Amino acid sequence: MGKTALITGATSGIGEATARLLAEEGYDLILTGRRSQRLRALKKELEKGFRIEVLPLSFDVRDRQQCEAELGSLPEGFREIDLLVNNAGLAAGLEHIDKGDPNDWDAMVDTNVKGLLYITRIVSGMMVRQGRGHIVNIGSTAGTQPYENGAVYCATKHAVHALSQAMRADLLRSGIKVTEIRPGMVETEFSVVRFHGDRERAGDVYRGIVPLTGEDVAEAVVWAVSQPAHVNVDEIVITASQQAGAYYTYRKEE
Ligand code: NDP
Ligand code: 8X3
Repeated sequence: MGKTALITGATSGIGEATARLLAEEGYDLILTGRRSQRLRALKKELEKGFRIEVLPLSFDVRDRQQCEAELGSLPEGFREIDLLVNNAGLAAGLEHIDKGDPNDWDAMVDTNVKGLLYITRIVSGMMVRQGRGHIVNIGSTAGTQPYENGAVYCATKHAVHALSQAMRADLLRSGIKVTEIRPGMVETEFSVVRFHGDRERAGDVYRGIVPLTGEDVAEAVVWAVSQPAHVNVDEIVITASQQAGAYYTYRKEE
């Protein structure tokens, strides 16, 4: 029987790239995100390109009732989930703590922490009943290295780091693997979202460096989930070559 993966935030960036690579690996896919048109287009493309089935589910991970309703009534063929990639997330704003916008803080905490928890609560329950599964949490270098102007985003990714370690312990006896992947700078829609649509400011984040792509991170996901049953990959930290962790970036000026 084929395997099924659920990827949150599959409408762009790392999640979308992960969907493509897992499709290549033969996974059936449950793809989530708020932008339903993008999910439908991806379903069409992947089902055409690979012998897999794709279930697009459009909902907001911040809404617990929606999470429960969507994942509580999965159609036949999608009720056993082998792999959960907790990827949906965002940064909003880049300011000192005294200037930060509490609406941005709500969005980050509600998505990156509470959304991840809502999804994990439901899917880990299924996995425990199945007696197998693998959860991959997309953290960040910001999850161990807090930086100026990023207090709340970094706090949410520190929470993902803590949750990943504790979840691994909680789920140990149920045969469920937990992996945390902590990328550095990845050029996706991340910075455009962070700067509320300001593309020029977003582009400046990657000035003079060759950032990671969503596919680079997706390759790490595929490697982690392709290990034999007795091997767990606890953590992967992956950055651009021009970065040394979150604090040092070497930019080549033109
Ligand atoms: P993108 O903005 O390209 O993708 C974010 C994805 O999350 C989209 O599919 C978006 O879908 C989804 N999402 C956001 N909010 C919600 C929500 N409330 N409900 C449902 N889905 C939501 O960014 P990335 O691909 O870069 O980000 C993916 C993950 O990687 C995030 O957790 C991010 O923190 C992390 N990360 C990113 C890095 C980077 O430099 N880019 C580095 C390290 C970690 P939609 O808008 O359609 O709902
Ligand atoms: C996102 C990348 O550089 O803002 O996690 O920490 S960064």
